[in-house]
Parts: sequence; C-alpha cells; structure tokens
Amino acid sequence: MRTQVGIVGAGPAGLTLAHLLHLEGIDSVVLEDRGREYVEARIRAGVLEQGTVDLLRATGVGERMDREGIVHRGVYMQFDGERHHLDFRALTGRSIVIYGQTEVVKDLIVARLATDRPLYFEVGDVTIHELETDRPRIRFRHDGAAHELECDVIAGCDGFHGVCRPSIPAGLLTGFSREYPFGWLGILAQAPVSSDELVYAHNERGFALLSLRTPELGRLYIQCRPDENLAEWPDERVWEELQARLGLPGWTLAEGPVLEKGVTGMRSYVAEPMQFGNLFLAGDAAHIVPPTGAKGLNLAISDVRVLAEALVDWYRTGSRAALDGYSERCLRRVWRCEHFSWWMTSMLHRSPGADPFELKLQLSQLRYVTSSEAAMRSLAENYVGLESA
Ligand code: RFL
Ligand code: PHB
Repeated sequence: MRTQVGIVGAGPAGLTLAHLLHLEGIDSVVLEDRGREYVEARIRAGVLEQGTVDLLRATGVGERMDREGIVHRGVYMQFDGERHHLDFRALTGRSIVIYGQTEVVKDLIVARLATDRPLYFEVGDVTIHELETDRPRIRFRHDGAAHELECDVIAGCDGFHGVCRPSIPAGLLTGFSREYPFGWLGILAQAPVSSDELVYAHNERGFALLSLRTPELGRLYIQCRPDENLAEWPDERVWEELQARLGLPGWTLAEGPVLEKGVTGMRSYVAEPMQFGNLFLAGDAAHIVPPTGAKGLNLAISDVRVLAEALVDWYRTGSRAALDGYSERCLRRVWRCEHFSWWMTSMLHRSPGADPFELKLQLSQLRYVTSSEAAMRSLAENYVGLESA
C-alpha cells in the first residue's frame, strides 16, 4: 500500500487533516485503533472557538454545526457568592459555539467516508518506521492481516497515549509538563440547562463548571481528586456537590437523570519539537492542556490547519520551508494556550492544603478579571482564540 500522507488516529486532529488534504487533492490513509462507535461516543470537549467554527464551515463540514450548535456570546465567572458576566462578543467581536466534539467527529467521519478514501477502524499493532527517510512506513494489522503502508510523510494524530511520539528516538524530544493535584468528575445529565451561558465557579469546596451539549442535555463538572473513586459518587452526591458549589440565592440548578459519569486527570504537557524527520505530531499527541481553558480540541484543529498548509506548499512548490517550520509555527499558539489553560486552572481550583494566602490571591484575581475592562478583554481574547498567536 502507498499513500502521500499516512495519518495515525481518527480523533479531531487526524480526521480534520484528512479532510483538509482531500480538498487540496492530497491522498491520505487514516488508521484508528478503536471502533467507529467508540470514537463517536467518547464524550470530551464542547466549546468551539470562532476560528474552529470558521474552518469547519469554510470546508463544508459545518452544516449540522450551524443548525444544532449554540452560539454563546460569553461566560459567567462565579466567586464569593456572586456571578459576573464576561461578554466576549462586546470585548472582542467574537463568540464561541457549543457543539460536542462527538458531533464534530461524526460529521468528519461522514465527510471522509463520502470521499471513498481509506479510513480503517480497529487496526492493531501500529508501528512507524524509517522516519528519517523520504519513504517512512506504517505497519499495522487489519482484519487479521498484516499491512505495510509506504508514505511521503506520517502525521501522528494518535493522542497523548499513542505510539507516534514515543517512536521518536530518546533524547531528541524535550517534554515540558505539569501535573495538577486534582481532576474533574464530569456528568452528562438529562436536565434542562439552568443558565444561558457557561458558569465557571470558584468555591471553597472546589471548582465547578456548568456547561451543556443541547438545551436539554447538561454537561457538568466538579473538581475532585485525580484518582477519585466513582463508586463513592452516587448521582445524589454529585448533584448535592454541584448545588453547593454552583448555587446562588434566587437561582436553581435543575437536576435530572445522569446518563454518563467519568473522572479526568489534569495535566499540562508540551513535546518540543513537534516533528522528527518525516513524522509530524499534531493535537494531543504533541501537547495536553487542562480542560479549564477549553483549548485542547481547538489547538488540535489549529495544528492540522498549519500542517495541511505546509504540505500543500511542499507538494505545489517542492520547497520544504513551511514543513520544516511546522513545529516552530505551532508552538507559538501552543504555549499561549498552555499559559492560558494553566492560569485559568490556577485561578479557579482549590489546591489541597492551600493556605489562606492563595485563596485571597485567587479572589483578588477573579475580582480583577471581572471588573477591569483591560483584564476582561485579555481573558476574553484568549478564550475565543487569538488570531495571531
Ligand atoms: P484524540 O481525540 O485523543 O484522538 C486520537 C485518536 O488516536 C487514536 N489512537 C490510535 N490510533 C491508531 N493507532 C494507535 N496506536 C492509536 N493510539 C490512539 C485514539 O483512539 C483516538 O481516536 O486526539 P486529537 O485528535 O489530538 O484531539 C484532541 C482532543 O480530543 C482533546 O484535546 C480535547 O478533547 C480536550 N478537551 C477540550 N478541548 C476543547 O477544545 N474544548 C473543551 O471544551 C474541552 N473539554 C477536553 C474537554 C478533554 C476532556 N477529557 C476527557 C480529557 C473536557 C474533557 C473532560
Ligand atoms: C464542556 O462542555 O465539556 C467543557 C466546557 C468548557 C470547558 C471544558 C469542558 O472549559
């Protein structure tokens, strides 16, 4: 088998890359180790930046998003018993769209299958080889048979636990990371959404977030231990904790049946550089952010936009300049998002054993970003996505 771009992973990064390349007449093969149902059901992100929305729309995969996505012009920040609105539209001219990552992935899979170009689910034993040559190869098993795929380049879009990043020889990558001493317990609930926009709540009991997928489907999170045992969290306890952290006099959080429940650890990580020979890492394969800034999915899409442009340039002109500069170009935005996500996380979560000094600093910062126009605009432009990061 042979293709131009071998893509490992059918998450948002891999599927968007395949789609962008197809529109430019560049051939690719997408290999995914999970089944289609699993990939389409994995609940993750929900917030799309304007730039992500524009890209999906401009490339013909935004039709359902435009129909079902919900435009929000801002978010609420809650602390000290008060809820403050940040109006992103007024502050930056841009807004965000609530549309689940699961839905983005479904739309991209439909678009890919319509091209009749290969997207293989349930592949096994994926390994990548000869990355420093102009004929890198991917070996894998599919339907019981062993295959070898010869490529011009390989795109490692296989997430944080994938095989591509670890295939780069030891010593050639520098990893920068930070672990946080907490995680998020998230639920999807059949409950009418109680707020017109997302609520990020700082609370002495710990952080909580009210989000949604549709007007009837709430997505809510509470800060918990990174190794929290779900068995200790029956639905009643989750709602009790959400009420305690999000509740305000005169406002009620509507409850309903819990459809899904899970715990996510939180970490920051960046691998530098994001390329080695003819292997290019994109999305979570190269970097992770804690979810507080709603950046992971948007960053994955931004990486593959840069990679697709560089590949088009290379195939059209023969010049490798853009490809060689891929990592450097991506890392500017990556580090901006890393900082923003770390900063939002530090401002809103309660560290175990935090002293009163830390609490006072958080509250002071929260008051500042909800009262100073300059500080509000800084938060807003990072949240909606900087055009020129
Ligand atoms: P993915 O989505 O992990 O996709 C990688 C794919 O590669 C497959 N794979 C392999 N395939 C073949 N061979 C192998 N050896 C393979 N190993 C792995 C995997 O099965 C998978 O299908 O990475 P990608 O495409 O880079 O996309 C990144 C995003 O998924 C991620 O950054 C976001 O979900 C993060 N995130 C959020 N991002 C936002 O922009 N806005 C949000 O509101 C937001 N909220 C969140 C989030 C992530 C969360 N969790 C669960 C970590 C909320 C949560 C709770
Ligand atoms: C979500 O809806 O899943 C969501 C929203 C905002 C975040 C993280 C996750 O910061």
